[in-house]
Amino acid sequence: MPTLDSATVKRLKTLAPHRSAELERLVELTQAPRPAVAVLGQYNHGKSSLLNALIGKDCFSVSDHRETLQTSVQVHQGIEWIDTPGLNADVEGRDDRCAMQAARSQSDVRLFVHALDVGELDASELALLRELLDEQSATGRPTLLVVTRITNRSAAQRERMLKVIARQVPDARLIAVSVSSHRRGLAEDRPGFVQLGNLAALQQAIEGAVLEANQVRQHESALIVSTLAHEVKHRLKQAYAQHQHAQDQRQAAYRALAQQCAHLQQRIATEIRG
Ligand SMILES: Nc1nc2c(ncn2[C@@H]2O[C@H](COP(=O)(O)OP(=O)(O)OP(=O)(O)O)[C@@H](O)[C@H]2O)c(=O)[nH]1
Ligand SMILES: [Mg+2]
Repeated sequence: MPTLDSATVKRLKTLAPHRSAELERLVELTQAPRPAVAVLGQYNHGKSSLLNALIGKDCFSVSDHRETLQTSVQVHQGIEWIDTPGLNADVEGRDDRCAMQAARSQSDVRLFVHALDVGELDASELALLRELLDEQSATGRPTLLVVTRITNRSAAQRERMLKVIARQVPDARLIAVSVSSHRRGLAEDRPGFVQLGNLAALQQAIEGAVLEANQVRQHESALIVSTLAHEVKHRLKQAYAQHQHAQDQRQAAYRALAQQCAHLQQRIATEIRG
C-alpha cells in the first residue's frame, strides 16, 4: 500500500477534522510493517502478566498495584506485542488516551482483559467493549475478551461468573485463562495446570487473527479511504456552493448598480434637454 505523505495528511485533517481517528489508523495501516496485538483493560487486571505468558518472557513489568504507565512494545516472532496503561487509573485521563490510541490506531488484534475475581464487567468496560465489537462488525478487526485470574475462584463460582460475563456481551469471543496456573504448570512440569491455564486456546485464537490481519487491513483501508473521499467530496461541494452563492450575490449587486447608472444617465439627459 502506498504511504501517505505528511502534506496530504495535513490537508485531509483540515478537510475532514472529525475523521482524525480514521486518518490516524490509515497512516498506521500504510506504515506499520508487522501485525500488532494490544492488551487493553482496567489497571491491575493482569494485562502485562498475560503478554509475558504469551511471549514466554518477562518483558513487561508486573505488580499488584498500578504499574504500566505508558505504552510499550516488544517484537516477538514477527508480531508487535503492545502493553498499555490500565484504564480509569489516573484522574487526568492521560493513561486512557494512551491505551485507546494503541487500541484504536496501532493494533490489528485487541485483547480486552478482565479479571474474573473482580466480578462482572462494569459500565465503562461494557461501553468500550461495545465500541470495539461494533467496529469489528464493520471492519473485521477483531477484539477478544480475555477473562484472567480464573483460578482465584472455585470451579463452581468460576462457571457461574463466566456465564454472567458471557451474557453481558453475547457477541464477544470470550477466552478464560489463568496466567498463574500456566506458569506453575510450566515451572513444576505439571500439564494439568498448563491445561487449566488455557493459554493454548488464546494463542490459537491470536494466531488465527494474525493470519487474517493482512486481509482485514486491506478491508479497513478501503473503508477509511471511501469514508474520507465521501467527506472530502462533501466539503468541496459545500465550498463550491458557497463560492457560487458569493458570485451570484456579486453579479446581482453589479446588475443593480448598472440599472441605477442607466436611470441616472436618463435623468441627466432629460434635464439637459428640458
Ligand atoms: N492469581 C492470578 N494472579 C494474576 C494472574 N494474572 C495476573 N495476576 C496478578 O495480578 C496483578 C496485576 O498484574 P499485572 O499484569 O501487573 O496487571 P496490569 O493489568 O498490567 O496492571 P497495570 O499495569 O497497573 O494496568 C499481579 O499481582 C499479578 O501477579 C492470574 O492469572 N492469576
Ligand atoms: Mg501492566
